[in-house]
Amino acid sequence: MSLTEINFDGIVGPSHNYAGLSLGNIASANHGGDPSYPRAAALQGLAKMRGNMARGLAQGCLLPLPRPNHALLTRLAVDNATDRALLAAAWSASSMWTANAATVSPAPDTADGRCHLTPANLSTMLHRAQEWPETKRQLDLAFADSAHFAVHDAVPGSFGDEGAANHMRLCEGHGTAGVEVFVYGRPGGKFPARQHEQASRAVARLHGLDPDRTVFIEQNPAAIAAGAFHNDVVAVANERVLFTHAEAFADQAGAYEAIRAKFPALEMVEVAASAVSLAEAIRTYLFNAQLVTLPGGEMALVVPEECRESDAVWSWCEAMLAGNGPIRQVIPVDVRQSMANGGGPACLRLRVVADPATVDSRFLLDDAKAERMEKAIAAAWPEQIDPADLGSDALARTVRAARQSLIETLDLPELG
Ligand code: SUG
Repeated sequence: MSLTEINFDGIVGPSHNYAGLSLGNIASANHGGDPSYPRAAALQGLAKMRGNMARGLAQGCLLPLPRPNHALLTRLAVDNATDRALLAAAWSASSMWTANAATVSPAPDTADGRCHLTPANLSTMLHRAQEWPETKRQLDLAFADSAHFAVHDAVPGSFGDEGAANHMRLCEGHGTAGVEVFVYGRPGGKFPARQHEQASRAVARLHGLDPDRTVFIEQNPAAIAAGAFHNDVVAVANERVLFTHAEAFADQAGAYEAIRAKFPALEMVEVAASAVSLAEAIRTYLFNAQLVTLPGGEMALVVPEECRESDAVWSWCEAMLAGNGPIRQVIPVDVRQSMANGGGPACLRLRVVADPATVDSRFLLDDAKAERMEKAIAAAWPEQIDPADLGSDALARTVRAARQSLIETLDLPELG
């Protein structure tokens, strides 16, 4: 059995729009009210997936959820004349950010030797809290092989859980036992702390993690206040490497010490605030990168194009590459449509370490399938959505038909 890291990217849904729904997410607030381009957005996402496949990485996908969500509109008694934000919530394509779909503990880390997945309840934000039951339906299908996977229910919504966005894993190699790091926020700041400590601890227990290989650390309240609503906006890990901003954690030195005590092989790549301020890190999403191990063993950082356009960030990347640290390539990708809602390359993917042969192959990609998906998207996804269009019956029909065409392309009638 060969355990591989598979990135499951969320396909950007046909209702992708900018409604400014996420308090504390600076990009979402800044772009609220702008027109969106769902077709271009979904094609940008697929181009990123294709780039990673071309680099020899395993790629999967999760489908957009059914929108508009009529059940949510009914439960809130919302119609087109009531609050636009409530209406927009039911139209949100936010499930594209699959780093928030679930927390994943690979088989070598768990007591029963299966890969455990817990969908995130995303309970802090209405538009995201509606996601998990439909997300779970997809996880149940993709990871139906119960000899190798366990898919749990989300933890109760009183404890906010944001999934893999607030979780990191350090290991010698993906297929060996790792140390899992859960990063939570404390409430009380000007923006919500979306990951609660109790949720992190519950997920660790559900997954049967060994307390000697589990670490809980607190996000820096100043990072949350600066717009790092998820820890993966200021830190990312891969194998032995933790790539982090120097102001990511409440007690930075204490966090490194706690991780090193359980994972002595830790290699740090820390970016000083004097080189890249928290604000610039959050604007460019330098840390919301995919830190990946290429088939040859070299590590690459797949960053948003916005990083190349920032003097401070790009100078730091060039200096890093000129040195002899563990990250040997920096690869910019264009995911601007997602970035404008606060979702970079890392938000768009859920990492699952598994043997691809144990995953339902309908959720796995190759070039031929990616091409078929591109065709379906080019034919059916709306070109543009203005926030005022949300609520229109004609747009609702277009959005539903577009999703249906992708379901047919991927032969997933169970999701129709
Ligand atoms: O939850 N944006 C998402 C972005 C999620 C990014 N994910 C990670 N960092 N892993 C969020 O804030 C904006 C939707 C809107 O405003 O229409 C939004 O939900």
